[in-house]
Amino acid sequence: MVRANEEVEALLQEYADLIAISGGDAFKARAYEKAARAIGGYHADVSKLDAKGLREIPNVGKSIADKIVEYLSSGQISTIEETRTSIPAGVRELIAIPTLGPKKAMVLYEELNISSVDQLLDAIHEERLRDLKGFGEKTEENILHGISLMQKAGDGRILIGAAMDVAEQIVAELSGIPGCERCTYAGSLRRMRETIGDIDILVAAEESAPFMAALGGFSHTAEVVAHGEKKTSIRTTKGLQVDLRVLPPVSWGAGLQYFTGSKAHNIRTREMAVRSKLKLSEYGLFDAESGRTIASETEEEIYARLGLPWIPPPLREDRGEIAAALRGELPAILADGDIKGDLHTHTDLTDGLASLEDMVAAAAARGYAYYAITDHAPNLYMQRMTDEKILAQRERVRELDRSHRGMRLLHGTELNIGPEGDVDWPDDFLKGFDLCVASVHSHFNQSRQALTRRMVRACENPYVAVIGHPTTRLIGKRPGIDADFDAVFEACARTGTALEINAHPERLDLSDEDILRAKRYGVKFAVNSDAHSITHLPYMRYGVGTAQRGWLTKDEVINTWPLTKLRRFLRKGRARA
Ligand code: DGT
Ligand code: CA
Ligand code: CA
Ligand code: ZN
Repeated sequence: MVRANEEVEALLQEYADLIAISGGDAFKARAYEKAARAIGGYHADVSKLDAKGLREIPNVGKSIADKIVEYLSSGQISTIEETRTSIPAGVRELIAIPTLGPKKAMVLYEELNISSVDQLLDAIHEERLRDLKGFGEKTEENILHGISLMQKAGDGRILIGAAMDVAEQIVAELSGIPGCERCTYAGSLRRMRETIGDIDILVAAEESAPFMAALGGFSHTAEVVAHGEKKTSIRTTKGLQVDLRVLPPVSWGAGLQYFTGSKAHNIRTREMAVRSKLKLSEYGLFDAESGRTIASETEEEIYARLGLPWIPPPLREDRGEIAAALRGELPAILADGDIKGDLHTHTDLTDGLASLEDMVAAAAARGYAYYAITDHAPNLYMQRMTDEKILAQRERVRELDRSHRGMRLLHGTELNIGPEGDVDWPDDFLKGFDLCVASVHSHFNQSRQALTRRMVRACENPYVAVIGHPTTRLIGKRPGIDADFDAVFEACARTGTALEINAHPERLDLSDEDILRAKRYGVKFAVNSDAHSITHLPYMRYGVGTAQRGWLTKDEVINTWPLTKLRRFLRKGRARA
């Protein structure tokens, strides 16, 4: 993402929060929030735009455009600076707790004079919150949970999307330096883990100094933590650590294998080496006695000399991949290129940022064979969807479909799974959609039994073909709902309902472990971007990475199928209904 866009997004979002805390106009707060998201998702660099150009961004009106211009020229926005000083810093600390909204934070400050997380914890333990209007035991529980989530998110791990952006920029810069024979990222990022502790970059070159120097001078570098001949570590302006190692080209494969990890996987491969009287290190695979090099240049050779096929990095977690490889049963996992289309996307008809035409053009540019538009259904009231609007959209989708040669368009919707497992529209109306995704967007705190029944009912609906972001978790912010997912997976398999692997880096829902569990029930999956802007369409890769970590093969993922086969799946039990 462009840096200026990110900065402006953060500022406008902060302003929206400040308005909400100070009890300001809720519509105004919402307007700033929408503008913040629009800027964050905008494809062009806002620092290159003037007021007129800025106003072409959806949800950016004159007053917001003027504020952005002020920021771009002076580095600050005076209205925001003023509002900031009127609200105690401690209260701003409180609203960072994911389960505590700005309104409650203000009540805590005004009624109990609480202005830090520590004071809040004390007050909860002394049961002082219970006398406040709108607070109860359940609220206390939620707040405690929120604080623990916040502290966990603060363990320094970062979402894969943010880490990938930085890693790819560094790889691009280092690859251009003379003498660079190879350059890539390794570690948890290459294994496509959902969060990344630090970024590990590897270079193969005879001389390391130019690369170490370049990393120190990288535009995002805030501090050089360690500087050496073999390894340099920096911290970025966002607090992310990057380790760079320069390897002699002859030990590229060994270094790549070692620094890709995981540690648990490496322990297994090293044990295998020892059993064959060999020694495996980041420099190569050697004969233990003579020290002679057996293999070192490529990963393939190293695995081969250990008696193994090359193992894709997302499988290298010591979850049985070595045993499977030895039995010759390593799955042929899903590849990026297998994805033929996206089955969950939004437009500006609801909370998307781009028009139908722009989204479709961007999808076509990705080479998809089909693409579904699934805007929100009416029960998500904020989105103001109506029958007329969605039917008018369908007409435009049909027209666009006729004009697109290579890509077929499906008209769908993202239904809301209501508290009882019901969905937005009656069957007669649902019949008109090519595809219905159904997701939970409210009532997250029902009992386990109610949540389970609700999800199972949604699966049993003959019009619901895909369950969107099944657990509704937001990584580091909100845990998934507490349903009996084994029952849900069983229902999906029984009813022919696919489970989504939502590729948004904040969601990655289902997670790798949930996928491994669901897979045992014979469930089918759909890897979807849930794009709300053009810039979200490429998130697909994180969904594919997560599917790979869940050992999924192509035939288990419905959006790798040819359209005819997909349509048959989407029709589900409708023939009987
Ligand atoms: P992260 O950074 O926490 O997201 O996870 P990784 O897997 O990237 O871990 P990191 O950065 O500490 O180390 C990168 C790789 O280097 C790791 O996956 C395996 C390898 N490695 C690091 N330390 C050890 C070790 O003590 N033993 C072995 N066998 N491998 C190690
Ligand atoms: Ca790492
Ligand atoms: Ca590391
Ligand atoms: Zn959704």
